[in-house]
Amino acid sequence: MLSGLGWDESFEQNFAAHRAHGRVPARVIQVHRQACDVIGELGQARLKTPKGSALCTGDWVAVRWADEPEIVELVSRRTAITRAAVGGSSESQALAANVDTVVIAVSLAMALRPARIERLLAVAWESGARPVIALTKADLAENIAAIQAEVSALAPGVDVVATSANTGEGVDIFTALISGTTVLLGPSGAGKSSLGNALLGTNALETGAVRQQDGKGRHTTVRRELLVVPSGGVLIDTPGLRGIGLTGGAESVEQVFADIETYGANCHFRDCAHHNEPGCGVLEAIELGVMPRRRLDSYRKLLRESEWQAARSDARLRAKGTERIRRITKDQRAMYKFRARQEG
Ligand SMILES: Nc1nc2c(ncn2[C@@H]2O[C@H](COP(=O)(O)OP(=O)(O)O)[C@@H](O)[C@H]2O)c(=O)[nH]1
Ligand SMILES: [Mg+2]
Ligand SMILES: [Zn+2]
Repeated sequence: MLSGLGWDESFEQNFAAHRAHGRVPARVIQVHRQACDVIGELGQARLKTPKGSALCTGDWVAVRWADEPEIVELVSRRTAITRAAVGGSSESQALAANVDTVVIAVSLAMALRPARIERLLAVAWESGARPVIALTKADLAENIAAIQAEVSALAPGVDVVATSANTGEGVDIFTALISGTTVLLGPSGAGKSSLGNALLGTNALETGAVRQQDGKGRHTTVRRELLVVPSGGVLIDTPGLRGIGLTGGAESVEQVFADIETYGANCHFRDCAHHNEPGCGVLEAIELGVMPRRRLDSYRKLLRESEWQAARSDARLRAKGTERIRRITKDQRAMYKFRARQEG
C-alpha cells in the first residue's frame, strides 16, 4: 500500500526512529490553508498543519495515528519542485515534493514558446527529478514531426512525446516514459489535467475550456492533487503557473543548455564568454545555423537569474549562520562562566 504511494526502502530506513515511537508515514495528497489531507496505511485523514511548517503535495510526514492523529514531523524531501517566492523574500516555495518525473506540457495547438520550455526545464533539473516533455493536443496539429524536432533541439537529453488526450495517441508511450511520482507542469490550458485523466483512465481531474481570444485556459485546477496511477506510480496535477522563478545555481541551467556547453568546448579561449571572441565555437554554431541566436540569449538570461537567486539565498544562509554563531558564542560564554564559578 505504502509502496503504491511511492514509499520505499530508503525512506523506511530513515524512518526507524519514528517507527520506534509508533509513528507511521503518510503522504500529503492535498494542501489546504491550515490543514492537509494525508493518506497512509491506516487510511486517509485531514490533519492540522503544524505551526511554522510549509507542507506541500507529495511530502511524507510522520503521523502519530491516535484518536486525534497528529503530524509530528516532515520527512526530509528527496527532491522538490521549488519556485522563487514572489516579493522581497529570498525564501523559496516548494510546489511538489519527492518527485521522480517532471512532465512539461506543451500545447501543439499554440505557438511554441521556447524560452518558457527552457525555463521549465531548468526548474525540472533543479528539482532533482527527470524531465519529460509531453506535446499535447496532437489531434489539433499537422506538422508534429517538425515541432517535435524543434522542441527536442532545445531539450538535450530529454524525451519528447506527442500525445492527444482526445484520441489517446501517444498516451502509451508517455506512460512508459514516466515513473514513480510524476508532476505535471505547464501553463494553464496546456492540457495537463486532460493528459492526467488519460493516464489515470478516469475523469478525476477537472479540465477546463480554453478562452477563444487568447487560447489561455481558465484556472480549473486550483489545488495540487496527488492521485494513484493504475499502471503504477502517482500523479500530481498542478494549476497553470504564470511565471516560475529559478531558485538554484547555474548547474541546472547548464544542463538545459548542454549543447552550448558542447560548442563552447571548441572555443579558442578557455574563458570565452561567446560575445565576439575570435574562434568562438558557440558563435560559429550560430553562424552555421546549427543553433538559433535566441538560445544563447535565453541561456544568458536564465544563468544570470539563477546566479542572482543563488547569491540571494547565500546571503540569507550567511545571515542565519551568523545568528547561529552568535548563539553558540553566547552559550560558550555562559559555560565558561559556569566552569569558572565551579573552579573558583
Ligand atoms: N483537441 C484536444 N483538446 C484538448 C486535449 N487535451 C486538452 N484539451 C482541451 O484543452 C483545454 C484545457 O485542458 P486542461 O486539461 O484543462 O488543461 P490544463 O489547464 O493544462 O489542465 C480543455 O478544453 C480540453 O478539453 C487534446 O488532446 N485534444
Ligand atoms: Mg488543469
Ligand atoms: Zn565562445
